[in-house]
Amino acid sequence: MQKFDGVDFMEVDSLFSEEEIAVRDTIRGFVSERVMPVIEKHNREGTFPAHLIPEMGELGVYGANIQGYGCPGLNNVAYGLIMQELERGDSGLRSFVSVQGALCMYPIYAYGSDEQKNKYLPEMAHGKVIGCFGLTEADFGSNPSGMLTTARKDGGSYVLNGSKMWITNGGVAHIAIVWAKLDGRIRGFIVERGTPGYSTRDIHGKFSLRASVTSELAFQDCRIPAENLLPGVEGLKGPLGCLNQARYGIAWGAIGSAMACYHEALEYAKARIQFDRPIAGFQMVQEKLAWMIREITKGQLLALHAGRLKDLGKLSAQHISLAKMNNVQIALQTARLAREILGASGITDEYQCGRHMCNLESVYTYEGTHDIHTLIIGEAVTGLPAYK
Ligand code: TGC
Ligand code: FAD
Repeated sequence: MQKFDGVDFMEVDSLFSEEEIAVRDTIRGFVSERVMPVIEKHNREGTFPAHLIPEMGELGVYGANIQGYGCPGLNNVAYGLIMQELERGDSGLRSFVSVQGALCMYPIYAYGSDEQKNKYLPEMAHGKVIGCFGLTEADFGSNPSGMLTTARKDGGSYVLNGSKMWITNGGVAHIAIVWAKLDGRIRGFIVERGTPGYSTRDIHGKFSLRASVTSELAFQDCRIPAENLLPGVEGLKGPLGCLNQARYGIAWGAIGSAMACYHEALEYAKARIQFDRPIAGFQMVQEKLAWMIREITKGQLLALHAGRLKDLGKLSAQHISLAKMNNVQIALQTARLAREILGASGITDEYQCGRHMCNLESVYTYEGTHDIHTLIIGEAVTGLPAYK
């Protein structure tokens, strides 16, 4: 495998601070040295590289943009660069970190009580407590407001009933952030593994995100202490507020996958000889490489602009939808074009583009499908919601 030194066609690096570059290069080195040698094996075997969890804790990647509680408190651009570099390794690795930071630490940080923050966040920042986020149900994916999972107050407890589907980290998580209806209103609850009535079942047979655990969560008269309710939010805006954080990270992460595929395709095309010359010298191959670098450069600038707006408190949910849908779509197309340039070699896991391509099919669908983000932007520009 060729050494990865990044992809920067238009001096985008000149727009980052020294600290941002330093953070990026630390994670880039970690991915090259610790992830790349093992990722194809984990992908083939359908396992998550769990031995990397404490190492990533030491690097400070969990909740990296959260202030206090043992978190690094980085700005949102440095945080985005972490997501980019992790997903350059594998979308499953970035998913693990997104779920931990944006979908579990963030709701505790934003909606939790002081006791909840002090109890969970420092341990989660170090990867000693792992979380998962249960919003989707088997019959309520794009439309989570229809969820059937309920919570009922009973003395000093809440009793949860229902199930959640397609939950990243479900089978390995120590705690689940579960969204359920209490008196008809969506509320967030912290459910600890081992609580009677709470069980998980891993989903197998995936051709995408194979190096990631995806599970079903089941709650059968699952009784949790009343203090495990997240007090700070009510309604669908609670989980959607978390999704804003995670979707923002995906906009960066997808660029990492695209950079890996472009880099692999370029190196392959320069080395592969057909008709007595490198295929990189043929116009149709160059057209594909030019498309990739053009779209990657635009995606880098879009992610960076989103990050700067987020640091200024000016990034809206609609901006995030635009960045997520654009960058995932161009990353998926980049992976497909890289696979094409590699010819038959592109269908084996000796090369990365096929793995990224399959992973990106999930990324295209989760955290709001491409079409749901299209409708969010459609509503933003017309004022007319077209979901229902
Ligand atoms: P709607 O009536 O539009 O809104 C309900 C309430 O929510 C507010 N809101 C938001 N708040 C914060 N952030 C946002 N992005 C928000 N969007 C809407 C809204 O203002 C309203 O507030 P209030 O105070 O009036 O109650 O809701 P709707 O039911 O019509 O749905 C809109 C829609 C379709 C856009 C939304 O349901 C949606 O985004 N659906 C997609 C579901 C989704 O993304 N699921 C992801 C599950 S988690 C996951 O995939 C993790 S993958 C993990 C990994 O990385 O591995
Ligand atoms: P559906 O909502 O059934 O959509 C099917 C198709 O219909 C899509 O093409 C969609 O765009 C289209 N569609 C739906 N509604 C409309 C409409 N109004 N207009 C036009 N088209 C529409 N969820 C969690 O809660 N936590 C997790 O950790 C998590 N991790 C995941 C990990 C993986 C690997 C995957 C694949 C999914 C994960 N999800 C998770 C679930 C994910 O968020 C959902 O798959 C996603 O929201 C889409 O829901 P769905 O799969 O039920 O598809």
